[in-house]
Amino acid sequence: MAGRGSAELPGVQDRDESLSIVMHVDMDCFYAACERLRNPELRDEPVVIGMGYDRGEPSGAVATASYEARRYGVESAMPISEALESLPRRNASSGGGNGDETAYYLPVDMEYYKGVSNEVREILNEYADVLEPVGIDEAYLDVSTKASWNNVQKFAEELKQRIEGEVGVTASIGVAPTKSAAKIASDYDKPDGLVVVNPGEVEEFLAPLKIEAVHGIGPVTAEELRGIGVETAGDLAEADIGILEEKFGSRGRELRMRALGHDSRAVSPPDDPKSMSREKSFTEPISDLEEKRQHIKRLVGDVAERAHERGALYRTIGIKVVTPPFNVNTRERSLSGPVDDPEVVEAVTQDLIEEFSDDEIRKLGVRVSNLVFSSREQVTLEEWEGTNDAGSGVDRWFLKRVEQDEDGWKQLTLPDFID
Ligand code: DCP
Ligand code: MG
Repeated sequence: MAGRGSAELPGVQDRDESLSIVMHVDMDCFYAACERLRNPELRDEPVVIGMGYDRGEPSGAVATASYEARRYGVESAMPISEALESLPRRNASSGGGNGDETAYYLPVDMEYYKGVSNEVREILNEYADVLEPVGIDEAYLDVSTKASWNNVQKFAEELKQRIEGEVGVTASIGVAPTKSAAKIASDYDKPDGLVVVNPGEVEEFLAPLKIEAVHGIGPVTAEELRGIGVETAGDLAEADIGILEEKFGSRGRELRMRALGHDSRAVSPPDDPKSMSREKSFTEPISDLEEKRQHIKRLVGDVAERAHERGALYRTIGIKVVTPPFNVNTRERSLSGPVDDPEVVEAVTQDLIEEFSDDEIRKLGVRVSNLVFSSREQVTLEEWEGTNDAGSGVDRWFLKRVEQDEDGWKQLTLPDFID
């Protein structure tokens, strides 16, 4: 592998894919697996997790179902009412047990799943040169320097065991020289799967798969391709380039390259967010100041915790107040330098809410912005305290009127104190 360079492959402009070892990790029936962690009674039983579902009701849609429930045709995005038809609700009194054609139905508990996801992520971090989380239960890992093609099978097995042993949920892993092949590989042998596609085997691995499996081919393109007799990735790889270009223009060549397994996307960490916020709506508008303060307090706790977890320091703290019918008001204050301090967020937001003491409120939000990520940009207290003379504590803040952005938050233009 080491000898293969672009000099020997004229015309190949992608990065040398054979040098990258990409892993795609996807947790198995993730929400259901999380629920099983805290309630062993659910293990090996059909479990359905409903989004917008209330216990005992037929409302909502299936977020996920355990593999036991999938056998009855229950799948993500199906209305709960439909799932109930094939798999009625299990009553606690029925005692459960295998063989009953019933399932446990539970509502989504995002906060809990996020906690489990974070535990998994910490382990993934140890195994990755570069980690790119995707949503709550998936991640790409570039493991090029941590493993070699000779030992990556063992490396991935060890990772699976660590996740199962330390967190208690199972993952399926795909390993390949590209992101798209790794993703297909992780899905190939679910649940608890491990599929390694070595460099040079990608085309062969993809060939028998339906064209929808090729990265970037949706149902519309797939239908068009079938119209010209292209059913599988292998058919696409071998299709006449002239016909493809006639039908799809320059995209035709690109689709064919993808069917051959080329994918030049590198595993890269997600962009840092520009702000972090949390909002709460009320079905009945609230007017009591103490109640408003309690909600603000909760929102502050969430936002500050999230910022802390991400290693974000914030320089601007704000609230959003929506009054009937839909008047969006935002107020923000900026500090003279970035902090990671929930008490400061609490003090500022509680101060800002006073202005709305007498208003009816249908939605409240808390946001921190002007973020600095501490892991990359160390900002010491001295560095920024030396840059202003506005005193200390809450007094250091100043209020600035600003333009409203699309989220209804006003954008701040601030003097650059620290750069
Ligand atoms: N999810 C959702 N609504 C969907 C699809 C998924 O709320 N339409 C949620 C529930 C899943 C989680 O996202 O547990 C992860 O999505 P996956 O597609 O990875 O599905 P699972 O992890 O549940 O199952 P699998 O074993 O197929 O990965
Ligand atoms: Mg999953």
